[in-house]
Amino acid sequence: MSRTRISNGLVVTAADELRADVLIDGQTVVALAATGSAVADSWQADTVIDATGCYVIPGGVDAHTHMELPFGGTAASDTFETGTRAAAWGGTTTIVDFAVQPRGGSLRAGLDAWHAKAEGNCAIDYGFHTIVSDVTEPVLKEMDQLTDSGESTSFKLFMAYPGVFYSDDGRILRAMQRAADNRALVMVHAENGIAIDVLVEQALAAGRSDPRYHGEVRRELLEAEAVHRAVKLAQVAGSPLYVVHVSAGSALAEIATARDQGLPVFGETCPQYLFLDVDKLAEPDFEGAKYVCSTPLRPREHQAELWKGLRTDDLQVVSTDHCPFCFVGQKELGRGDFSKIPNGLPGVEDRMDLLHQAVLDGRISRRRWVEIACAAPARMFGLYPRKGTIAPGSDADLVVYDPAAAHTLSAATHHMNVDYSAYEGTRVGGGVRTVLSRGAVVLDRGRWLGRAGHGRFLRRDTCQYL
Ligand code: DUC
Ligand code: ZN
Ligand code: ZN
Ligand code: ZN
Repeated sequence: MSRTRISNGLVVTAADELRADVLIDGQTVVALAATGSAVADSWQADTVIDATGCYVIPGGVDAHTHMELPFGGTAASDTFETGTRAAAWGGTTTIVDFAVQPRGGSLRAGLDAWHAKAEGNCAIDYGFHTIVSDVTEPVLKEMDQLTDSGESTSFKLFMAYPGVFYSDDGRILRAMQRAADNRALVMVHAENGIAIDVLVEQALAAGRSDPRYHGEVRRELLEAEAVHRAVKLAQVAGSPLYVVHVSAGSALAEIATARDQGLPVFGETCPQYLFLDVDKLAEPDFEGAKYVCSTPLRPREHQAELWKGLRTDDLQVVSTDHCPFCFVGQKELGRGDFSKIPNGLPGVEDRMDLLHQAVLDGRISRRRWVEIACAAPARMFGLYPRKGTIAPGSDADLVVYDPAAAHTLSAATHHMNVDYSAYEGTRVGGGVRTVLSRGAVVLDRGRWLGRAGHGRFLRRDTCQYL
């Protein structure tokens, strides 16, 4: 087994910061010791990576991606190959994507289809949540089996998208009751999709077809109302709840209220809601379509609320909801009808840099950066301490991060398979230098050394916050 030593860096985990060397044997971290100590100096290694001036952090865990997701007659433009490679370029070494139950089909059928897309193609390790689009008695039994085997221990239900992914309150309640019994985690896309569809129809009938009306019809009130309802349903069921892609301050307030009552309610937000605002949807020449995602971007004042939620731990996780569609040929499907713009933004490559910028800007601490981007998503979805930290026994998924490697985010230089950047021209103060996935250097100083098929499927424990 080959041994690698990462020397002279500042090791940052969610819990600690220490000047330490890290010893890797094969795929696993085997030891940490103070830099310059007799123990560290006694280590023999085949390879030494000098991390002077850099942070050594656990690889990012992005718990919300949609590679190759079929949506609105097209499909997300990153494959598992291109999307996981881009993730690694951005310092993320684990993704948890979503297998979709075909309507009328089984969860098994959805997982089989997603395994076929991913297997042999991923550059980094990956897991699957399951999107439940049709709650039936056999499907509830499948939830038990999948949770027991660890193949999928989290299940996403939609209060939005009637006719596609949508489940009514009764079906959501049944899934939550099952999760209360089998320890699975129910994830909810909380927007009142029935009401939104009325507003969409009325907007289009009145000739309001531009991308900016996407933001207007998907009202903040209808996000907050759905979060409130999801919390009450979970409370009735006695189940935990994870609210995905929280974008509105009022929706966050519902989560905070539930948590203050001691309920096991968790929240995720995404970089787009922290760094972009609703004005983007009004960009001329249909370019607002680039920023169409659901939940939608909100007015700027919501950002401060979300940052506060991240500091107070009312929000635990930042993942990307990476769901890229090219402007040319894909976003353009919605010219003349905003409701036909495929929903989603690219971001899997940008998350670690953007959140590190928030450290430089004084919004969060370095340890909180590692917590919301690595440790908490790993714990939330049963991957800790294998992923999300640096400790003896953890997978050697590590990033040497240079806090002074300033660069500009741009479609001209990113590795995501999409023809624009949602953060075009954004200056970030730091950058990824070296990335290891299970002990293998996959990226070093701008040189790609990874390979499709290195990434393995991850079976997961249940939520480790419960
Ligand atoms: N929201 C998006 O923006 N894209 C995919 C699905 C979703 O809920
Ligand atoms: Zn969603
Ligand atoms: Zn609180
Ligand atoms: Zn999503």
